[in-house]
Amino acid sequence: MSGRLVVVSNRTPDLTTPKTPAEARKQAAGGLVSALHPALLETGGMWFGWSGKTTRQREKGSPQKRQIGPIQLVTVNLSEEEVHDFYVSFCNRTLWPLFHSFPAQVRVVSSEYRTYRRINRYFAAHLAPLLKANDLVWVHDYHLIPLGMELRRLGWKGRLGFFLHIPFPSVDILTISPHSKPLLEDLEAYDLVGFHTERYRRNCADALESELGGTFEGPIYHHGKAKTQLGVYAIGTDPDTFATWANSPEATLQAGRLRRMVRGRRIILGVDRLDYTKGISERLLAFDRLLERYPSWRDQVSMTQISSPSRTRVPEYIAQKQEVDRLVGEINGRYSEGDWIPVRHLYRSYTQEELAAFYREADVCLVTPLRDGMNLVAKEYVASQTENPGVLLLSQFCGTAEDLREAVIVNPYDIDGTATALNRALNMDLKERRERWQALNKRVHERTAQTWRARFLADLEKRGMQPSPAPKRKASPAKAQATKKKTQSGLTRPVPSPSRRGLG
Ligand code: ADQ
Repeated sequence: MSGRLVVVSNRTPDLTTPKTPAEARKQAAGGLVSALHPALLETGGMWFGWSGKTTRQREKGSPQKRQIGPIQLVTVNLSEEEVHDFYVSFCNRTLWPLFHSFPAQVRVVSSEYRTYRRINRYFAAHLAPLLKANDLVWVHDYHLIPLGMELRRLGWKGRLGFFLHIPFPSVDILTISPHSKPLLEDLEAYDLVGFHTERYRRNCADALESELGGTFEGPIYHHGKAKTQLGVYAIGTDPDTFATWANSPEATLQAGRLRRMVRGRRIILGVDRLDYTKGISERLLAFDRLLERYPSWRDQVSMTQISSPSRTRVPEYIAQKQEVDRLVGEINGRYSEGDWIPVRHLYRSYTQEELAAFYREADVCLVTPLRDGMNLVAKEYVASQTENPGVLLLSQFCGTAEDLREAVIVNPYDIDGTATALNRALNMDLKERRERWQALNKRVHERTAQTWRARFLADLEKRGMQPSPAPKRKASPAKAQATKKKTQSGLTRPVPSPSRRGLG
């Protein structure tokens, strides 16, 4: 890779402990961090984002810079009000439900949208002076859609990519938001925009054409001076590391403990961030339906749901936690007998190494989101199986379902159907389990976190040879002044052709 990699995401990981990619993978986190952190440890570079700290407005201070191993971590603080309006509200109560096609939950509050734009400007203003002409800037996820446009306004002419980790909805859903058009315009600032699946790419292409006009020549969208390539880059996990963990002596010990705890009963497993899009309630209802319709499974099967606390300040997530607690209580109240507790809900995070032992021991893994961009848990489960593999039950509504077709595919809204599929999975013979797993495991090894990153960055580097579009909206005089001062950073300094960095 030519040039330094600069990753920008809303949240940054805790970089203080891990020193190697394998150690980074051990740390529990959301999907974005678990895929990117090991990558940056391999390539080196800068990671820029919010510190996760909330301060008073006047105490925000300047960006904090720390060099941790090969990664330079640069973080900015946000004030209480900004965290509320930007992160809690616009990101997680407007964009998250909108992009996951939950229209009834989408909040439309213009002041929150304005804060979202302001925070993106604030990120850009602190990031721009740190950029060097040859950098590859890779912006991540829905929190930062306008960041690219803001960097361009400040004079950044270098390579600029964006990856969306969540689904891209159909244009009918997207346009529920009165702010969808400027968000689409923001995408025009990027050289390359990546999605997990062809369906999301197509949804975005449709929205660009119908809402903004413009046309596609092959993968490249042309609109005025903008030339933005859309591409599909399915994210994956690191299957070899999961396989090593799952077969380690520690995992064998932990798995033995788990078996003893359930007294040899069959194990059904769910692993998620506690999020209403993950379908945890529907999954519990399906388990309840299994026990009701197939009573022979009572006292023979135990369900373990591991939920990591997530977005605990957002009202919908507080309500989801209460609903899960209620459902677990109801199922256990209805069916528990003697030493059998049907559902255990572990509301905490584990390291990924610890998760591998759970995966290995589970007879069935329920990955049944109502909507999910990709879903890494499904791939981690497959990678952690051994010669006596379990069965993956997979929602048709996650990106992973395009990849892992040999899983037992279910519609998570169909509680009866999921209960029937669960019964089938629990009865599946070894031959069929092995055949399915071998096909799935092959796919999981073909599309890893590493291939995802390498393919995206290779395409972004190629886009670097194209001339750059000028931003459509004008910078204010104050910003133009700020831009002039930034020649030191390489923002406006010309560099030799033929790279676009010298042409734009
Ligand atoms: P997430 O919504 O966070 O990611 P997912 O892809 O499943 O969803 O990743 C979750 C990660 O967190 C996994 O690596 C898993 O091991 C870990 N995790 C989950 N529960 C845990 C627990 N209780 N303890 C510890 N670790 C836990 C977003 C999108 C996804 C997309 C990813 C990556 O919503 O659709 O797949 O980004 O692009």
